[in-house]
Parts: sequence; C-alpha cells; structure tokens
Amino acid sequence: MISSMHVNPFQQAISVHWQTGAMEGREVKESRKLLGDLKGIFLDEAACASADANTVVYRVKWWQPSEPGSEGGLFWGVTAIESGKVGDECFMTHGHFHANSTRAEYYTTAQGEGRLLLMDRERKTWAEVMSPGSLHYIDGRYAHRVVNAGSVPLIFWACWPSDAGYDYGTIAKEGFGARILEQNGEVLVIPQTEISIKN
Ligand code: PAN
Ligand code: ZN
Repeated sequence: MISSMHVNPFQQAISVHWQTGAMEGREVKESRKLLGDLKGIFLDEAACASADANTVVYRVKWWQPSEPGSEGGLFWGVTAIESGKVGDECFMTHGHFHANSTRAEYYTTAQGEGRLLLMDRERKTWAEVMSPGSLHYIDGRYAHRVVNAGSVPLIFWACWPSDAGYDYGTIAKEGFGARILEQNGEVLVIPQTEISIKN
C-alpha cells in the first residue's frame, strides 16, 4: 500500500494529448490572441484593418506550477496557431525576447507546418522549419516567433523556466529582421530590408 506521504499532489493534476494539443486540468490557464490584439505586427496594415478584428489568430494553454519570476521552476504550455493570412503574410505569434536572456526554452511540434523565426539582439534573423516531431532549442538570447505556413492549425508544445519573463516591447516596436510570406503556394523568408518600402 502507498502511504499518502508518497503521493505527489501534482500527479494526474494535468493531462495532455500530444497530437491534438489538448491540455486539461484545474490549474491550466488559457489565453487567446485576436487579429485586433496584433495591430502593427503584420506588414499589410490595410489588410489587417479590413479583416474581422475578432478573428482568433492563436490560443495558448499553460501550466505554471511555481510562481512566475521564481528561480528553478519550469512552465509547460501549448500554442495553436490558426491557418490564415493577412495579405500575403501567414498568421503568427506576437513573438518576444525573454526578459532574462540566460533562460532558454524548448518547442516541439505536434501538428502542422510552420517556421520558427529566431533573432539575436543585432537583428540577425533566421528560420527553422517546424513539422510534426521537430524539436527546437531556443537560446535565451534569441527572440522567437512562430509562423503557421500550412493549411491546418500549427500546434506546438513548449517548456520554459519560471523566471524567463517576457519582453514584448522590443518586438512590438522593431519587429523581426524577416517576415514569412506565402505567394503562389511558396513559403518565403523575406528579409525586412527588402520590404521596408512597404512598411
Ligand atoms: C510560448 C509563447 C506562446 C505565444 O509559450 O508565449 O507560443 O507566443 P507569444 O508569447 O509571443 O504571444 C513561449 O515562448 N513562452 O516563453
Ligand atoms: Zn518564450
């Protein structure tokens, strides 16, 4: 018989379903980003303004078993980005630097096709291909944004330290050094310098 001393209170508290991105449990938090929340993020501002501001672009579910900002803990989450475009640009997350640049993160893809955009502080930007099973180690110094380049929702799991924190302001102000566009069925990584005229 197992005594109550050996029962971990977290066990069974949260359950996940890898492929669908389902994550259930009393302590699971949830947020969603609408097109209207992402003003200034997409290149084609006219297309963004004429689309329904209530369109859901992505949903995040996460579990934070320790206090945000506390050292040594880990958070666990899942993001589902809808398939869609604003002009030629694919739906994507806002993107952020971690406030603490020594705090790394893992992403792993469950479903869909996309790109993980990474950028250093000098604005050098590059992309990793996301597809089911791809695993991505994100160095704490790099800003990260995920773009859905496919025709189904892009679902990925993430694990990050409880004291990573978020710097959304830099991305809101300066964006990434490249954008992911889809033209004639082709996914293109376009350096921002080549599209600055339109911005
Ligand atoms: C992820 C992201 C999530 C949503 O959990 O927070 O995918 O992206 P934005 O935060 O950029 O809106 C993560 O990177 N946590 O650190
Ligand atoms: Zn992060």
